Amino acid sequence: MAESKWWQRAVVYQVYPKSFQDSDNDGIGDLRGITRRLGYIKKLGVDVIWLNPIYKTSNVDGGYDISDYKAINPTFGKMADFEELLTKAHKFGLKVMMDLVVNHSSFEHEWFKKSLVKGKNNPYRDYYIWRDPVDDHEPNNWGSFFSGPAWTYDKESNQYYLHLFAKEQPDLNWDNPDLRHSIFEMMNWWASKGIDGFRMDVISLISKPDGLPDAPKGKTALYGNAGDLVANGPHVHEYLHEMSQQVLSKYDWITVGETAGVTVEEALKYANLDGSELNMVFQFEHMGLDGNRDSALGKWDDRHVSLPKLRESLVKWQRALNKKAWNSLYWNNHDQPRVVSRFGNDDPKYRVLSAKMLAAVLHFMQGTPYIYQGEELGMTNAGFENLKDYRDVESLNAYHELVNRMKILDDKTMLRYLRARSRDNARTPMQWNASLNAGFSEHTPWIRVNSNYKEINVEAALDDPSSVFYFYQHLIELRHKLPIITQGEFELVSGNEKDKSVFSYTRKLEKQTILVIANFTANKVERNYDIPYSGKVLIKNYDDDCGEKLRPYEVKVYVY
Ligand code: TEU
Repeated sequence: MAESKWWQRAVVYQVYPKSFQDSDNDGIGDLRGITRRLGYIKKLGVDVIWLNPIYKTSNVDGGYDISDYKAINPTFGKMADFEELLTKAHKFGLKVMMDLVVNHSSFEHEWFKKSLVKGKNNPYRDYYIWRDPVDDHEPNNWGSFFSGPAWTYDKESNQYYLHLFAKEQPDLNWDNPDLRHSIFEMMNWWASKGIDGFRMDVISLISKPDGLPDAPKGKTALYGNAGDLVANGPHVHEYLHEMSQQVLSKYDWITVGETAGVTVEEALKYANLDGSELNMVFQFEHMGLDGNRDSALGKWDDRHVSLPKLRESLVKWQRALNKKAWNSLYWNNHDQPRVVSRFGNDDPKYRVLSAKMLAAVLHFMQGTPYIYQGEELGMTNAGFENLKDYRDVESLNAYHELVNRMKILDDKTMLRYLRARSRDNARTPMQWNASLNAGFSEHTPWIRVNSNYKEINVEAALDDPSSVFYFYQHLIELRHKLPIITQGEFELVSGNEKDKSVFSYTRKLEKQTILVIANFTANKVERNYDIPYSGKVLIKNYDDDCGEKLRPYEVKVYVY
């Protein structure tokens, strides 16, 4: 492999500002709170911080509904607070990646307000996607990803506008060159502030299919599922090439596309090593395996994915992108339940063990790893018992649609599904210590703190040499030290393809090999691996090494 790029050697830490640290005691996290905690992030050893949206917002979807791309959300602080955060982060040697949300804006954005006026002479009308009614109905059958139709009627102009997400998030019209120009201008404006890159929200959805045809509709579904139709549309690569020429190519940035519906073939274009588009993408395959993609239930369920299915997907991406494109590696983000509860075991007996096991399995793969705030503590799902504790628009709309409107789930079942899959599982406040509200705020937080904060928190983790935190720190150190972790060839251990309990792979670079062996179950198992005498353990989650026996959630990583 050619000389690696800095972002290929880097580890990213994701901060959800609303839930990280409140500095002014209004119950909502903010920029000064993050600045205060930079030392903690630095201690973990990561290279980059990715900030979820911090812009002015209508606050319907956790800031993913932006009403001014160049202004800071006043509850998070002022532009000066952002500049201070950026300067201090840079002093710590931490880069800062911003969220770019340009598939849609907020309905409160100036562009949309101007767009409401119909007329050929209004340049802003065409910044969004407006269509005439068809037979007095929506222009097509698309459903919103957040329940309900993807179209909202505007009486004044007798037309509908498209919103793939909430009605407060109208989709921008990327086929309009003026809109693209406005976006690129805004990106260059942020570049001049000295930021270090962008994570691009649902960037795979920006180019809509010609003629906006109906989408396939399940038997029981209320609306067509537009997911596959709108992903990787006809001009998406053309628009990203243009973005690359107008913006990205001018800076030594980290860029990652959040690409819902991406296939391996498409990822080879988005994240090609030739650098023509983005550095890497977030693919969703391993996040969808425990859902019901083709039924009205969508992601809502509480079952567990089998190891063979999970491994098959992860291995496929490792192989397919090898030497051609670049992977991102993640178990968690602000849209996903906590990994220790989902693919591990959050029972106190196994929580720490399984959190470490999952961390090692991910961090020894090829790609750039992302750590979501609290993952390094082994934070668990929220465990909310009542609907009133939920805040997330996706969760609340889905409850309403599935329980009240379609009546295909009862309240109890849906609450169980929310406990398993709601995005709020990841959005509870960061657990700093055992004091009031976990040290997040002195004010009642905007969303409930996980009730386990007295046991699981930063202070406790830093005091305990065998904590999940120090395990992550060690993984990051190893990645920085050993080029094989960035560059080594990935191979599944032969015979592991069908193993229901153990995941085992190697990485190879020149004469060096790393072998990862991980038990995904709470059972003791025995496996034989051909480990040479020279093999030494790089990292493990039990104190001793019992040779061929693997204890519950045991992970061992050898190098030779
Ligand atoms: O998420 C995009 C996306 O694909 C989501 O539909 C995701 O699959 C879902 O939240 C999981 O249940 C991005 C952001 O990460 C998310 O927070 C936003 O709500 C969404 O875009 C709209 O901007």
